[in-house]
Amino acid sequence: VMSQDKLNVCMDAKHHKEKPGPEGDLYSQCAPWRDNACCTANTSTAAHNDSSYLYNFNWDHCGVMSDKCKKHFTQDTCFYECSPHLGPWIQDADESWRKQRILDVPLCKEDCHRWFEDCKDDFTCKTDWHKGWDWSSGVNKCPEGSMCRKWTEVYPTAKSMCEQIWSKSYLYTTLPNTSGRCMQLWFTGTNPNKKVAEYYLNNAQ
Ligand code: FOL
Repeated sequence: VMSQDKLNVCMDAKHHKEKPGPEGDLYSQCAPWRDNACCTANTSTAAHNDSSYLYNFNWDHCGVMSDKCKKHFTQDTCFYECSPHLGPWIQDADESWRKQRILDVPLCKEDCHRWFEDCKDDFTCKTDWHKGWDWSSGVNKCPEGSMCRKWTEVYPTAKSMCEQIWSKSYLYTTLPNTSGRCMQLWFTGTNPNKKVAEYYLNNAQ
């Protein structure tokens, strides 16, 4: 059938495999993607490290990020690197470090709200974490003029955080996990996102 390839693909980005497939050794929070993944075992391990080789990204750019907040960024990294069901939202990107990106992936409201709840006592200096950092030291630091502020001053709502932090990778929704119409960062067992991708592929947005 037309576009069935979009149901099982990896984006052409920095660390993604060319094609999805089983990865029996995916680490810890990335383990749910073992049956079918776009990430390698090495990527899954790096997803759990501070300032890892993946992007040299420093979560602790405004003091140490709390563990409860960081675990959501680890899960986001697993989802971003490992998901084989992002086809409906893959777009070409004009960026130095990747050829493709995800845009407006409909995120289940539970995942977005729990992420926000667990980070709301942390601090950051930027709304869009993709652009505009000072990389002169090798890891991202807050650029001159961007002061560290309370999370809730930078992101007044869960929606603003989920949509803005990775420049519209996610679309905020009020859809629950059970709807089959939104993508889950957190799951156990069978990947629930395959059916969601099928739905959006067949019901073009
Ligand atoms: N998670 C999700 N859900 N979507 C994503 O797109 C995503 N992207 C990353 C991690 N998790 C994600 C990758 N993060 C830079 C900053 C962050 C980053 C990758 C690269 C970076 O080098 N920024 C430069 C601009 C680089 C350029 O555009 O050429 C900067 O100015 O800070």
